[in-house]
Amino acid sequence: MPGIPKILIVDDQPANLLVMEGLLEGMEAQLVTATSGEQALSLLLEHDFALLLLDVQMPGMDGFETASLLRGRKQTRHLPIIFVTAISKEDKHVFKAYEAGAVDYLFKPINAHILRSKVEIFLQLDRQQRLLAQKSAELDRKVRELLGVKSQLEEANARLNELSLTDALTGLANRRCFQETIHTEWRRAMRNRHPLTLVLGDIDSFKQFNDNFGHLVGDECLVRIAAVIRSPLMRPSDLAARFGGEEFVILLPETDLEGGRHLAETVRQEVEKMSVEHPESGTRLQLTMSFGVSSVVPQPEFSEQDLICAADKALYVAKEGGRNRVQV
Ligand code: GH3
Ligand code: MG
Ligand code: MG
Ligand code: MG
Repeated sequence: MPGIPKILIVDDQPANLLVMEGLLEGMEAQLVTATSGEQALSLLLEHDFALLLLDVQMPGMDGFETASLLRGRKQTRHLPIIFVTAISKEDKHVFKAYEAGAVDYLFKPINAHILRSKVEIFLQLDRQQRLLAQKSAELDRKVRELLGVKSQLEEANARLNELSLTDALTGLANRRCFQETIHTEWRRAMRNRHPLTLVLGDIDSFKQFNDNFGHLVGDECLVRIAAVIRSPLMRPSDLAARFGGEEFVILLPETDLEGGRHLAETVRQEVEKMSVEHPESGTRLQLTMSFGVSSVVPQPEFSEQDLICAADKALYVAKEGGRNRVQV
């Protein structure tokens, strides 16, 4: 009967057990009886009890011994024990009972009202303890649930943050990420008096390419070119980003103009090697890119915007000069 508290009554005289059962009749508890300390111990190992009514004088293990053993076991340490005895009302006996771990002491013949009142206190205590245990388990479950939600939110947040800095088509950093990074790298380069180099690349006549091959093939080319741009980057601090539609940018901290020019030239040659097939006619077409490179050891009177403008101007010169080239 789960939910109904159990009371264990122990007395070596079956007649006494019957009397006790009669006295407790109608109370909201399941009564279990035992006729020896030994039997009580084994029952207490198997079941949870709300209260133990324990006779003192018993052959074999007496009530005091039984109580001491129960107090020594982790499982039964907190079980309330009321001694029921006919031996004596002398203080020394009562004291001995408390020493053995009793919470109360009743004398035979037992007064029904007193017995029932005392038992009721412990039944109430048991109900409160069960309620508390239930609430604590519920709280545990809720805490676990909330911790799960928290870690899901943290994951989603990290993912969102990553997405907000990534270009959806090419997977490169987006312009926002580039702006944040160049701002940080500019100040770092100024502090360390190191050069900061920028390569700005733009696909040549891409509008015409789109017109001939279709926008979807154009998109595919952007993805392939992004991979070409990413591949020669060596240092974790190098950043390749999509700057705009068909414009890419590479930020190279602690790299001089010559290093930037060399990298741009590598990318230019790799892009030139790419050939794209028309999805219907099968005609092949080559794509080319033009690059503008700028480099500076940042000074307080300039800003990162000046570095971008310088690369843009160089890119313009590369386009004017006939495209498919690197201008420093
Ligand atoms: P130039 O050599 O002077 O750079 O010529 P261009 O045609 O590349 O330059 P323009 O600025 O006139 O056109 C850029 C074209 O890039 C226009 C647009 O169709 C194409 N473009 C921009 N963004 C995307 C994109 O996300 N996907 C595709 N497929 N094309 C794009
Ligand atoms: Mg007895
Ligand atoms: Mg352009
Ligand atoms: Mg272009």
